[in-house]
Amino acid sequence: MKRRQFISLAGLGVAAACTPTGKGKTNQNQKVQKTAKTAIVSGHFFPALPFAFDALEPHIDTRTMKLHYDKHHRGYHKKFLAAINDTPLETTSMVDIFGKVSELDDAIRNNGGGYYNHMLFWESLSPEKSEPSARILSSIVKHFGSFDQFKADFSKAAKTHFGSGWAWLILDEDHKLHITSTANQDNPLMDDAAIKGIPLLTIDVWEHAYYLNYQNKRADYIDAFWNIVNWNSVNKRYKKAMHGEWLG
Ligand code: MN3
Repeated sequence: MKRRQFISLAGLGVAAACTPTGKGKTNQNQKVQKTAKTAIVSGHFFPALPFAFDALEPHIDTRTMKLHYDKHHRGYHKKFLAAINDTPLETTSMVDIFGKVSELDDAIRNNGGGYYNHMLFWESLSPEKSEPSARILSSIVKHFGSFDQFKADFSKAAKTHFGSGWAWLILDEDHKLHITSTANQDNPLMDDAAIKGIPLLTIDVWEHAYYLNYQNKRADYIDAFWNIVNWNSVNKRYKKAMHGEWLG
């Protein structure tokens, strides 16, 4: 399988909108410029998967990845766009939408969360081995005692979360790290989240994320997750978050 071009999801992936589709060169450029501008304003594009469907084998199987990205994630995106159609939210950032989500329709919370959370999940994964940076490692040790203890605490949050949802590593506004979990498609950017902060790392613990390969053994899926964490991405998000960038 051909490896897909890596696209930074955190950067709102203007590159993703730059696939030339016009026939002539001039048309191509016009199309690219127009699409890129729209992407900068709204950012609500459907992202390319930053790795091939089979890239995370054996930890996440190809069939699960295809269904998860092409059916589940795409479905949330379509429904989210339908829910914000012809409203000012079409040009509102995800961070700003989540910041007032308790005042909005549940379709926006659920589908906007499903759209955003999966983008961050793909960004959290990679077939390439990577390590936490010295900066985040020092903060992890300070907050959780050791790197192994952090992994154990994060795994526990993911394993013990009841029902569908997500586990997170986040940075709060006082630059403290927290491990938290959210139900359904909620996330820590939402105004009514129990613990709020900028997401740095996440794992999807909905059954659709692992059931084909792991059946009811959620714990095995979570243990395997550590083999494919994209620390390069987490390191970058941490650096930006420490500079006050609320990443959408
Ligand atoms: Mn999912």
